Amino acid sequence: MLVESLLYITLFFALGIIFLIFRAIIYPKIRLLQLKKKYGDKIQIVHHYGTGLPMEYRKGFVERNDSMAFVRKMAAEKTNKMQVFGFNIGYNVGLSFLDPELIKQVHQSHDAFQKINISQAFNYLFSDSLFYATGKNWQRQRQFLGKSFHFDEIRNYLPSIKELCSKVTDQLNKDLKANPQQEIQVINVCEKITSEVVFRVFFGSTQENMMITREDGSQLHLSEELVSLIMDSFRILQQNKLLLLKNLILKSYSFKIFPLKEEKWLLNRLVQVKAACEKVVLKRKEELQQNLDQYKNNFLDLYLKEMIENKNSGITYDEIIANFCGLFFAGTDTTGNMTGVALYYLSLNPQIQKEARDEVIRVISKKNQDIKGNDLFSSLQFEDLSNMNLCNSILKESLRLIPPAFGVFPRYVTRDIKIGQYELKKGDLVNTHFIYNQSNPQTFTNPDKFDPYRWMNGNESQNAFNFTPFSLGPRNCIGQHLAMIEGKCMLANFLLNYDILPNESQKVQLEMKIIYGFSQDNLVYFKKRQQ
Ligand SMILES: *[C@@H]1O[C@H](CO)[C@@H](O)[C@H](O)[C@H]1NC(C)=O
Ligand SMILES: *[C@@H]1O[C@H](CO)[C@@H](O)[C@H](O)[C@H]1NC(C)=O
Ligand SMILES: *[C@@H]1O[C@H](CO)[C@@H](O)[C@H](O)[C@H]1NC(C)=O
Ligand SMILES: *[C@@H]1O[C@H](CO)[C@@H](O)[C@H](O)[C@H]1NC(C)=O
Ligand SMILES: *[C@@H]1O[C@H](CO)[C@@H](O)[C@H](O)[C@H]1NC(C)=O
Ligand SMILES: CC(=O)N[C@H]1CO[C@H](CO)[C@@H](O)[C@@H]1O
Repeated sequence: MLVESLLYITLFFALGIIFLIFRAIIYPKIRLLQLKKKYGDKIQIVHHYGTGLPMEYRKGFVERNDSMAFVRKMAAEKTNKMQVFGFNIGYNVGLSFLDPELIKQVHQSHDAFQKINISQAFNYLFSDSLFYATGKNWQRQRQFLGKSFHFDEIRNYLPSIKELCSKVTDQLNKDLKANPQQEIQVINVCEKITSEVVFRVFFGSTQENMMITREDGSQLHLSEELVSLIMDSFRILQQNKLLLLKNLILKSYSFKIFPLKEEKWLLNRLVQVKAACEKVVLKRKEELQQNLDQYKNNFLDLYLKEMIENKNSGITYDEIIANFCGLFFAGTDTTGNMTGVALYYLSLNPQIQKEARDEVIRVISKKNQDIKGNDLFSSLQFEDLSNMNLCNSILKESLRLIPPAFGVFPRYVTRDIKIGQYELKKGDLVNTHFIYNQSNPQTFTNPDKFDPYRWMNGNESQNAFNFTPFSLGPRNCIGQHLAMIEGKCMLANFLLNYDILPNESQKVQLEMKIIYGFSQDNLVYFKKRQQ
């Protein structure tokens, strides 16, 4: 009797384990093979046991110096039939859409998808933000935030952007005087500007005195801590397999149930950052409550005014803080890397660099021939930026070749749905890789060539859906105008001050971290120009 029941228990467990192995490891492969059989030439399969898509990025990076190598390869093979690739992440199966028409449909079907919790820091910081909001809540938030990102509104941010550009230039000049071969880490320099811009746009004040103290006693800016938190939250998942597994199984509850050492470490820092933001928000609310005349034109005041004046606004402190963190994350690294890519290509193309510099000088001095040298940048006006056609095209071409957001993060499908002829089941994943048609020779001739002129002089009339670096549909990037304004302003500033030269001894590697871009930040260096 005893032996028999032991036998049953063992059998039961063995079956359970076999089932788990089947579900977690074999099943995704079978589903993907079925998809291949069903859709034939139109689909390719990207499968890795256990890990999935992140492994393919990693493989491309290690073997080909480019995490997106596999997508570029698909685009280069002139089969003309590919529309989608099937992939797995862990035990989930998903489809990634490549064809612009299908991508459009994905972005029109938001109600059928739910964003995944990308990492714990992401979840903790952004879960109340526009990024994760859905339905009516999303509509309300987007409308509210949209007001401040309106093109006409952005003109008010230009003085700040210019001031910050001049500030980093002063520092660079000092450094270069001491050592002309100085390594400058240009993306980092750009991010000093973009991070402070977000801060000012949001809080109306500088972040200079908003410091965070870490456990080891070291102090750093709130913005640096935010970026490093998000990076660390991904890094610990990559380094600790147990943590990864725990996260895959427990999802957002992993923090709460038997937290590991790394999780506690991360959570402490997250709590600290949120508390620091909250302090600023509450202090400002008090000030405005006492005297609404102190109102200034920035996000925080806009939110708080609405909260004070409209009791049914639905706005919460959590939402305000989450949107600050969200905008900060979305507006700092991306714009910095975009500009870094543009500077890299300019360093390789001295002729285009010269033409761009001439354009900047021509446009600014058009109003007044007497403006020269150091005064050029300070007399840059908002309207000038719209006239810098080549600089604009340089940024667009950089975004085409190396888009920081190469697609969208995977989402869960919440009900069975068809995109084109492709059937997705509830629980599947879906994402897009815009980068596909941006490197497709049938869409862009010589796709690997940096050619900003392809965007100029009426060349631009290509299908708008072939080029969507800011995503598309109602949930596209809310900060796209601001990003382009910042990018052009930084380009103009650097072009006027420096010759941009390539660092021939550095190897060029493209890596997918949270965004996509160069893994090194010393691909160019600057030589001071005599003005
Ligand atoms: C990757 O970069 C290294 C160093 O620059 C180079 O030697 C190697 O050939 C590159 N690999 C490929 C596949 O391009
Ligand atoms: C994108 O590339 C695919 C594959 O070559 C092509 O069939 C499709 O027409 C392109 N999409 C557009 C909108 O041009
Ligand atoms: C992500 O986490 C939040 C809680 O923070 C939860 O409400 C939501 O359902 C989670 N989403 C998914 C797809 O697991
Ligand atoms: C160029 O790249 C090399 C190799 O990584 C690096 O040691 C050097 O500091 C870089 N030079 C500049 C000026 O950035
Ligand atoms: C249009 O694009 C082509 C190819 O990119 C380029 O060579 C040409 O100069 C552009 N035409 C104009 C008028 O700029
Ligand atoms: C892909 C990526 O994130 N690239 C870089 C963007 O810029 C920052 C700031 O220098 C780098 O740390 C990233 O590696």
